Amino acid sequence: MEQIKSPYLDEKLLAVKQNDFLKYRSRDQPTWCPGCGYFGIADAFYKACRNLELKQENIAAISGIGCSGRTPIFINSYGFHTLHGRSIPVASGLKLAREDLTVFAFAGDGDALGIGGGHLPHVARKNIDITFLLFDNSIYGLTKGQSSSTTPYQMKTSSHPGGNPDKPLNPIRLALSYDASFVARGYAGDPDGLTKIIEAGVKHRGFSFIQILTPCVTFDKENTTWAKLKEKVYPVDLHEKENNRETAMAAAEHAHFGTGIFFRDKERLHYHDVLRRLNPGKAHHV
Ligand SMILES: Cc1ncc(C[n+]2csc(CCOP(=O)(O)OP(=O)(O)O)c2C)c(N)n1
Ligand code: SF4
Repeated sequence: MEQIKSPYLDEKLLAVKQNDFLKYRSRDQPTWCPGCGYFGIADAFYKACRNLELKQENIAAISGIGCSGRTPIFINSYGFHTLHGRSIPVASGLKLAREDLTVFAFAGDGDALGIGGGHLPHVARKNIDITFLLFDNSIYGLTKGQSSSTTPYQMKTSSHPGGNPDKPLNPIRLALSYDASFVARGYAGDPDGLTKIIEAGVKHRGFSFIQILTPCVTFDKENTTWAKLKEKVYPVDLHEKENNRETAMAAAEHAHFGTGIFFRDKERLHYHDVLRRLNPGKAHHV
């Protein structure tokens, strides 16, 4: 069949390619289950990169293991699919060596708060300038539905068929108590709202902690479902003037489904700046 030549269409196609967020998508087809919330997270991520006009060669996307761990494969940038629970230390090390890069760390709730839970306090107290996305579906997705650190109390899972006996962690309160300088919660079903939160996280000079509520449509048919999340999620509007850790802590205690920025400390120095102050004139990446 003869191909129709159209300079108009070529020009439009070029404009779409140059301006649209699809350039941040890799050619690999996502392997996530149809309907998984992670598609919404990836969508928000691509749009945030586009709005921030990040250059692909300056983005580093670091993940641990899990369905969430596959995310860098679907991003057209540099990336590292590292060990279970280790996205934060790898991302921190990279940022220390290459301050010029925009470094993201991704992790599931099992990855971030279970096996990798020991890394969170240290990146927060050091205030290393990376953006951390916690894909929180309250379950281990990749390994078929075991209880995680955020699984609701008494929920029946493949590891606890009689009901989860453990109290879930509250990720926002955890990040606040570890002294994170930017703490927010987004929702996979609201990619536009999540895009704005990711953008704010990247712009923040220091460690940005973003919990994202998202369903595992395959291994949780009852608790954290699209229908329930849609019903429960609402925006929290913490006024900038009341932007202190205590207010955020109190808000986070009961607002388990509130989305928005809970806390942001714009004054605090991030790790590189602290090193520069302590050692003026010296190389600052060690
Ligand atoms: C050291 C180690 N322990 C256990 C596992 C098995 N494992 C792989 S992914 C995973 C949990 C995944 O759950 P989560 O982090 O919540 O991510 P999701 O799959 O839901 O995105 C586990 C236990 C592993 N790969 N490595
Ligand atoms: S198992 Fe769950 S978290 Fe993993 S891709 Fe499927 S729906 Fe998503």
